Amino acid sequence: MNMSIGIVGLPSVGKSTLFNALLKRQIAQVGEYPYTTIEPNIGVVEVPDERLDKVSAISNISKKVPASIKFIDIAGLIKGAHAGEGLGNQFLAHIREADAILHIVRVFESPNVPHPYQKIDPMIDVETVNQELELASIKKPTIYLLNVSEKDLKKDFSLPFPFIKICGKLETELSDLSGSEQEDYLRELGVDPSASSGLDQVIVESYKLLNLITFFTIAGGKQTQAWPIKNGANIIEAANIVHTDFAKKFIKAEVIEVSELLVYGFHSTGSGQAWQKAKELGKIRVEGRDYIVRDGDVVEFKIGS
Ligand SMILES: Nc1nc2c(ncn2[C@@H]2O[C@H](COP(=O)(O)OP(=O)(O)OP(=O)(O)O)[C@@H](O)[C@H]2O)c(=O)[nH]1
Ligand SMILES: [Mg+2]
Repeated sequence: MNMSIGIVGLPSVGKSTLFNALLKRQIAQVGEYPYTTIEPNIGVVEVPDERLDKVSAISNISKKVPASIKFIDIAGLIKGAHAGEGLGNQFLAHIREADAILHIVRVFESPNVPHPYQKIDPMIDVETVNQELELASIKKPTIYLLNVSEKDLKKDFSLPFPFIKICGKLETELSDLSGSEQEDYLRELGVDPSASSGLDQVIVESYKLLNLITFFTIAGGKQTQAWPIKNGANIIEAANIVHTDFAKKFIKAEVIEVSELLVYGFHSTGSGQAWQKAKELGKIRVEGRDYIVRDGDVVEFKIGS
């Protein structure tokens, strides 16, 4: 699974700022001048999922591998990009390669950061960028992200499309702090710490936008893993993602839904006992080749030689 989200928007809207915040590292260069980004920055972001933590806990396994999505930070687009205006044209190709789009819209005010059209107007900016994408025949699913000032995090914006609100600057500052320092800092700013997990929301919504669901494996009691898979895929496709041999030599799969497995986890102690307990009680289902994977399935593949 190598699904990717392309980050688009006008120049200087905070695309690279957000990309760095998502990766929790300063990878992309951030600058006050337009076209700070020329070559795309690519990074893999872990998808937060507390079900993986719980499966690991009841299985007594410390090594866990979360699902991930690839984000691509692309150069800014301006009016006429499809016809070669600005530097945008060559970057349309990078957007075309992405499976979905994260469209960053500037709302934050800053005298140091020039706006290409000298006026902050989210609706016009969105239309400008969308028109360029349309003229370049790029269609897809899109998430809109308003990059707002700290003071506007609580403000209601009314726009004719769904969006997530985030403050890129604040997220950057937060990424340098520990969990408790983050909470203190947010309280100081008068922001509810529980309401500030904009980044997690971006990742989770991106995952949904890609039409991905998650199944889990507990590989030989050594490592738990969350695997992204297209909604509607069958168990052979799932096997293929884990190991091509599992698909080729597939006999059957043993399956239980995470929340059900957790019930047996609470009645047991020690490694692997939740699965064993559920099996003894006949709660593990046996599924064949045509089984359609469901979100939250914990799967053990049974293969022949
Ligand atoms: N005040 C404020 N400044 C921000 C915010 N987010 C980004 N900036 C600043 O805006 C400028 C542009 O940010 P970048 O992340 O480089 O923007 P970009 O969209 O990647 O720009 P290009 O790569 O040139 O298209 C930088 O000076 C950032 O520090 C924010 O939420 N508030
Ligand atoms: Mg950039």
